[in-house]
Amino acid sequence: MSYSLWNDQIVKDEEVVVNKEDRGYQFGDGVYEVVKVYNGELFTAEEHVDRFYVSAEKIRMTIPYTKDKLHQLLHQLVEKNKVETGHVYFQITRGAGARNHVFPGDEVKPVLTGNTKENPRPVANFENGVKATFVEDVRWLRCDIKSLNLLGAVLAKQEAQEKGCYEAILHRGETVTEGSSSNIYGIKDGVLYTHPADNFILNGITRQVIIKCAAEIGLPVKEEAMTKAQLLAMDEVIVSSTTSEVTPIVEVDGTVFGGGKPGDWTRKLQVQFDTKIPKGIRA
Ligand code: DCS
Repeated sequence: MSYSLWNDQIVKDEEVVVNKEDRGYQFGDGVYEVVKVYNGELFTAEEHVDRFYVSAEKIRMTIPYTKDKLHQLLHQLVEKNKVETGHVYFQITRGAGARNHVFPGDEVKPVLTGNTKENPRPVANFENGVKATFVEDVRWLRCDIKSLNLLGAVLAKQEAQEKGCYEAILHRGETVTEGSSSNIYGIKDGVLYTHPADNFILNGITRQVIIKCAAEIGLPVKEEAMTKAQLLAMDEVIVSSTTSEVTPIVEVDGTVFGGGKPGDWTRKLQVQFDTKIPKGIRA
């Protein structure tokens, strides 16, 4: 039996009822988060919950629960579902009301749902690296919001998959922004480059951990955008996200990095990242 989060309760999956007039369903009018669980423990939950509230605020939605309450619910859900290593997904929509673009009145309450998934760490990718491909970034201009509107990301990821690639590296004109569901980094002559945390990217929680890890291993970071040509000339390229952690990219559209093997700095970042992971209450 599996349990879901539904507003302020943990219920059996089949008890969750979603209204077809929900604005999440009709407009993608909501925000979400994905939090990794290692050995039964949530990783960087504080940062994810904080970003959830910030995303909601940016779309002028008030989450009707305290952060403490939400933390409590997420922990309960992970416990109930006995998640070992996997993730929690949760989202909130502006609620259900007769379809109208304009915000509904106060009588319409936001709808919070969530679930967990057992999902092993993609260790083969960490070891062997993955391929990526450039895709034009046609998303909106508020990519700093973790919005439920993911059509731009969906189309880019699908294109990448059809080209046999793990991820789409998005670019606006010549400027590389981020991955379709990840952040992108290049390392050149011992400096790590990644797009600044502005409205063109989501400031990944993993990105923030990686920036800390880089400082700890003596790898200088420049939060500067790369052009496509600069990215192709990097010594090492990395993709990161909650589920991808520190994944080396060894090929982009036929350009091979490091002889097709993860580079030394990438390895060091992976090792440093591992030191942050909860060893877990069930380990
Ligand atoms: N950029 C985009 C567009 C993302 O969707 C994500 C995460 C990231 C960057 C990386 O952010 P985190 O490091 O905080 O995960 N996307 C989530 C998703 O949709 N599935 O897994 C992670």
